[in-house]
Amino acid sequence: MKAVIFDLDGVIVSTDHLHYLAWKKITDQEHIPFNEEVNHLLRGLSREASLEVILKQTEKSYTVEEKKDLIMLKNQHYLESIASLSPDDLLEGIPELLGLLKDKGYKVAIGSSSKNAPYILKQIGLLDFFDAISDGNHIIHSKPDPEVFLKAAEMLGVSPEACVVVEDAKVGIEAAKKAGMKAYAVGDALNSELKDGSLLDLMLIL
Ligand code: B16
Ligand code: MG
Repeated sequence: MKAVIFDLDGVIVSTDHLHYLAWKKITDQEHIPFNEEVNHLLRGLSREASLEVILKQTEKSYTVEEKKDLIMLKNQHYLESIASLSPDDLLEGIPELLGLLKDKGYKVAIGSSSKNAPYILKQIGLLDFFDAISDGNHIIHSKPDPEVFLKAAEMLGVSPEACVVVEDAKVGIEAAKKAGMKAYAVGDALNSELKDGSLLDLMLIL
């Protein structure tokens, strides 16, 4: 193991609820049923894939242009909410874990579906910390496709087999396994049968 690739939303910082609130504004406006349970299904998916999951709850059909407008409006709501993120919003234990990995000489990267990843990293003071940032701006296929993690490995110059992934989304665990990487879970991803262990298991082998 030479490198650890971290998912961003739900692992480094808890923006998942902010995604939920931003989508909720859209679904309320469109009178589409939406709750935390549906929101769990959106973890790790791109904005476009997220909207398709949400629209499964309605009979109403939307044109490509209407979908683009909804996605843009959702992102405006989301950007307003992440404007107040700060280093205080790092999830518990993450600063210590990141410090330990660097001290031990591991490379660290981000592997996130979010196109807002650079902005979020800037807000939480970690934009210059990672050796590579692979995010929604670099990929065509989002999780469960392995592209975002393979891109991170390529950016690091480390073979996929020498990378491990930390994820909160079941689709993220699936993506890591498809990339030939070990996958460690937090939160919702602990329910994935494909995981190699929990974040605690990873910490025990460092
Ligand atoms: P954006 P991650 C993912 O981030 C989120 O889990 C997912 O809910 C979101 O739809 C996706 O980013 C795209 O985000 O709208 O900011 O481009 O968990 O892969 O870090
Ligand atoms: Mg996530």
